[in-house]
Amino acid sequence: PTPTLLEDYTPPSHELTSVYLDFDLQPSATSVRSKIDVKRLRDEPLVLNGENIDLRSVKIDGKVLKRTDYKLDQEKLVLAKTPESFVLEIETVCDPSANSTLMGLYVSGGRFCTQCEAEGFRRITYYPDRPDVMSVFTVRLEADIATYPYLLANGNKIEDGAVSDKTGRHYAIWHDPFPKPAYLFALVAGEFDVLEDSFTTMSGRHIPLEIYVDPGNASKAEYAMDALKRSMKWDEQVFGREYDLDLFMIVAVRDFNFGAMENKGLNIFNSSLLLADAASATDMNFERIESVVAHEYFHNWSGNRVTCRDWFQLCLKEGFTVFRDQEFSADQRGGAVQRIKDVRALRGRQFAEDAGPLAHPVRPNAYMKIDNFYTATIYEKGAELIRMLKTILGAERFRAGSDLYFKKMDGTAATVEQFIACFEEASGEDLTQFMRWYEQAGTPKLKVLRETISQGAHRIHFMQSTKPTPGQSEKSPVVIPIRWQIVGDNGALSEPKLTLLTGSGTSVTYPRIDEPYSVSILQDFSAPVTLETDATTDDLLRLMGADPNAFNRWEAGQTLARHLIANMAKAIETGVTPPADTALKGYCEALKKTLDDPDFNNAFKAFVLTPPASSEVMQSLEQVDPIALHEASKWLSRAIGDLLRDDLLDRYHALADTHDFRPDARSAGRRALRNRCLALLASRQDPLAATLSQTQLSESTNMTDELAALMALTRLGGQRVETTMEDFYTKWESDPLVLDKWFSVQAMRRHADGVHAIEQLTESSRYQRNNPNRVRALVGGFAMGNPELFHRIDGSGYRFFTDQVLDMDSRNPQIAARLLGAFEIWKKLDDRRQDMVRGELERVIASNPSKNVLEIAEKTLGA
Ligand code: B3K
Ligand code: ZN
Repeated sequence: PTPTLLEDYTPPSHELTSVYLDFDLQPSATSVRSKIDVKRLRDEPLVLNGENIDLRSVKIDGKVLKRTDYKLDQEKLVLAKTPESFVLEIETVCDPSANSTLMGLYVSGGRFCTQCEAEGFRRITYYPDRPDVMSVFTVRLEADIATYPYLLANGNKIEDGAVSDKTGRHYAIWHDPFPKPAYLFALVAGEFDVLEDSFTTMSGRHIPLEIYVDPGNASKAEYAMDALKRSMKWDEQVFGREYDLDLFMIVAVRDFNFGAMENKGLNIFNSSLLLADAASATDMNFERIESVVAHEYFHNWSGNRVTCRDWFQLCLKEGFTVFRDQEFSADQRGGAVQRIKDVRALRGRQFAEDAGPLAHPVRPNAYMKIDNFYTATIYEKGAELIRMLKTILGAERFRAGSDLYFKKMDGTAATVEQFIACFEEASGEDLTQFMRWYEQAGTPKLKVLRETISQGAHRIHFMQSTKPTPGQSEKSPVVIPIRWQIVGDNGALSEPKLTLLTGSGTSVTYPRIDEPYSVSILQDFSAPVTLETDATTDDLLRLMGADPNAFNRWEAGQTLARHLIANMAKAIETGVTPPADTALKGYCEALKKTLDDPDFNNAFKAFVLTPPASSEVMQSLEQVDPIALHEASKWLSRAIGDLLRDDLLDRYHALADTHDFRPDARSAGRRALRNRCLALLASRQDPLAATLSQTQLSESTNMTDELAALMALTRLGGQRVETTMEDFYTKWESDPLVLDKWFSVQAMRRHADGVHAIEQLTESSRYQRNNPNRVRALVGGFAMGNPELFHRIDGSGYRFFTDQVLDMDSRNPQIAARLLGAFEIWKKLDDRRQDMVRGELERVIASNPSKNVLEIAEKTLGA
């Protein structure tokens, strides 16, 4: 198979001035008739993509083409010679009920729905399925009225009624006046409950809002509706973006390949990112719903009104929209805490990706399957680039650039260059070097050294370097905005400064300071880099206690904890016990100080009390035994629990619920800190923690506390775990979203009979191997969240996991390929485990997998 290359881009040969689609919806044989007004732009063949559909007829200007008039293969229909302008009519048939890929038109829970991004539309009809072909769509849907009472598509409904000559069938016609690429097409048909509300836009237009959910679930969409209205308002206030259609709809479905999809006027959501109530959803679920509802809504401008010229430009809509949803969440829930969450996610997934065999630039220049490029790099690092742009330009010039972009590029399919050019034009700044961030893979390392110069004055040296990544051995300096400040024992000793590092090194000086101080570097994580500094433990402790930048206070604690865990992991691996560490005591004292500080909110304190995950520590190491690392990370939690036991206990009691559940940030922060205390107590196997967890489990009236108690109990272990797990299952048997949580707890906990227990779960009738949420919960949870079993030295974890990936690949290659990404860290493992992973990857390649899985396996292996 040959890769698609950015440099091969050529503009479309034909323009589609309008598209009319007529669907006769039947679960196992849906017929699709399209009628397209085509204008030829260049004297070239018209290439229409198509996959897994039966072609019934092709007509040009009403005349049926003979089989010899066109070329047809598994992937496309080619019309070699076309008139200058003509009407193209195509009839195809597809089988939605047999579509297990969940791309194109498929059936979920007896309802029709679609997923077209990136290349799903070609599973519906033959079409130039590329984002730079934009057209105005009119869509007619016809289906049985009893089974499919609602018929939805993009835009505004212009007509509906009974089909006169067919009893029991009805139809609806939808028109979307905004030209769009095929990937934004959507239709939905089925029985739903509808939650209705409305929003009045800044120019006074009244927009009905409708959320479609499984019957009985309408009240669970109330939070999403509230988040939607807040998002609409926020985008008007902060980015000047107003909604454009006469109606906005969201539909929740159970079977979905990822989180949600921004189809024009008809967003489709994975029900796990839409449905929530106190009893069944955690605070984390509420938070995710808020941010994803906002994200998909924000795409209406950053993605839909201005779309991408080709899929290499994916970050143009995704990085920008992630940045926008992060800013929204920060405004809704507090800046420092949001920044911590975003940086944790970035480090956890994107840094690992950028340091491993799957590293690629934010704008890649080659791919086999575009589905494999919906990555943390394109989304999360892409968002960091926009954030740096704002830092470099300042808020006002950033907004001017954004306004210009939306004005100038509206209705077009744009490139990253065009986006950046708008910011250059609006700000007068030269952003040529900034483009390197889009082109160069790998996380730059920022090295910071202090030097004393004459009369006690100081100099700070900033130096950057980036390691080679696959296919990119030479790296050039990028522009790194560094926010820094001098901090003494009682807080700031200087104003915060912004230094732009553009070459490989630069230095700044500051005058003599007559008291002990430290430098707070990269405040608010002003650039997506790794830091290497000469900071001592004393420096880190000072920053933990006195940095005026809340983010960096947290960061200092994380750095210290990372050192503690890494040292302990080495000690466990080599069998040499480390000397009693004074850093540990200082660290715990600093934690206590933050815990008692009334200036910080509970959500922030909960993060400070959470040491970095072992996966994050792994990145700072060359090679490590993952089990030793996991033990080291457990050791640190236990040590915190030991040293702060009484404080944690007091805090746990003091934070008890006094009012009914509210999902707001403040209440969530309180629960987060309380449950964090419980988790730390449980990690020291405190008998009291068992009692507290049992009580919390039986008395809690919300899922946040219920699940936290359940997890604490599994951490504590013992014979009662099995019955507790069963009781939980029985209680929630009828709620698939809660059962997904049950499966992830199962996936991540200890089991007496090891991997076999997980294997049995995949064979039980409770499991649903066709449902991505369930597979992610069990198989994904196992690979990413159960290092003890996944990395078993007998290889049983890797073997079982690989079997599951291959099994999934036969039905849903996208999900299979995504799961396989769990092996991306394999070069960090010890030699013995590397050999075993290599064996599994070779087995995958030999098994004739899908193109999606093959691409990931080969790249991971470095083949
Ligand atoms: N744009 C979609 C993602 C589509 C993924 C296709 N494999 C959701 C989002 O990012 O908003
Ligand atoms: Zn998106």
